[in-house]
Amino acid sequence: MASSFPSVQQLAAEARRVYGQVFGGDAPQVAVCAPGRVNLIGEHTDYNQGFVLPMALPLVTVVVGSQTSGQDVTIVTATEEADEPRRVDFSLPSDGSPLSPGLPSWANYVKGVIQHYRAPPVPGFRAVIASSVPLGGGLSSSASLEVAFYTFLQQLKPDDGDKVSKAVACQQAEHTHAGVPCGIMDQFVSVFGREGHALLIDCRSLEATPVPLADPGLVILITNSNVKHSLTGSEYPMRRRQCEEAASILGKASLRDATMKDLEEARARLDDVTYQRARHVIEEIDRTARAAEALKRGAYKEFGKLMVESHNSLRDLYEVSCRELDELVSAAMEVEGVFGSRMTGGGFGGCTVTLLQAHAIDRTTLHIQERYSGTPTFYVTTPSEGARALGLS
Ligand code: GAF
Repeated sequence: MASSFPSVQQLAAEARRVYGQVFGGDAPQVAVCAPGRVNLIGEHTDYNQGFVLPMALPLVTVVVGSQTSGQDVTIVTATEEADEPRRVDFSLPSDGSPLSPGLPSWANYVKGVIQHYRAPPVPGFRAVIASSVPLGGGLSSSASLEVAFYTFLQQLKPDDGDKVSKAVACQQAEHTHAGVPCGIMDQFVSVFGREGHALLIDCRSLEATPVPLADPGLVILITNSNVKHSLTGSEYPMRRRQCEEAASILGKASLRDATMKDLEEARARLDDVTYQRARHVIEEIDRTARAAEALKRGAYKEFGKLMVESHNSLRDLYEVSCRELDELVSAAMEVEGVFGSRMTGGGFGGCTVTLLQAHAIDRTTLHIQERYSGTPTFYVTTPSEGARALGLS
């Protein structure tokens, strides 16, 4: 059975309730939200300037709040954060000096966004966060928080940038304040997400092509493995470095510019691991472009085959999958009516994404539940809107 999750309106109501409780009955002036994402294909290609094909989710982070007269900031999260205080208070430096990261760790995303906001100085404010994006589940809870906060600040004091610069500022926040050298995919799709569409994003030109994905006969199932291996912190930057090294050995600005022919010609100058990493990226960029074409034609079988190829490559060449994700993918692929399945996001735990015929949903979740050695959580999702301001009814 798929889990139900609160609607944007329910989350906003909860955030407003907590705001009133914490701030002595006051009502917030502003409410905004920004979605998490699931990536359908194109993994670990964004920081190689390649293609990705994510969609924004109906799972969102909501921020409600008001500007205050001074330099003080108070933020409360209505969502359970693992072993961390739910409230943070700090002052905005009047000389524009950087806000250092610290504890609670969830507040670092907000501090990073304040730091990179394109219309400094940011005024003081009070805010409450409520989110339905599972934390650390590979569905971009952090990007949705960054983009939601940027959108919140835009309501208090408009910035001078366009939507691309907003996504880039949120990506910088993650680099400087969370210490993750991520690509642009998560923040980009959280800003630009479009209802009923996946986005084919060219991470070199930062242009996005919406690909329709609203077939009532089709279901996009997300399965959370509910495991998160602690490897991500060190392995992600290592993968990024390996790709940069491979590109430099090939004499290319990035692996986006390399072909398999280039890679084979340079084979003798690459160690086995660097070769495998580069091969995954070069083939995955090509796979993603082909997958987007297949989706446009409604060729779901073809798309599903590419999803499985992507998973196998992430498992064998890029080595970012894990036993639990492999189990979930194998189980899903045993069910009739399933087109394809793969791990999604950075890896080492988190979620899989599965494309299937709508009538096969019950038997698919049942089968996965029977076969998976852990306890999965299921979300049936549809492509949704990007970040936006909400009415305060
Ligand atoms: C994480 C990163 F934040 C993204 O930029 C991307 O690299 C992804 O892992 C892997 O495709 O979500």
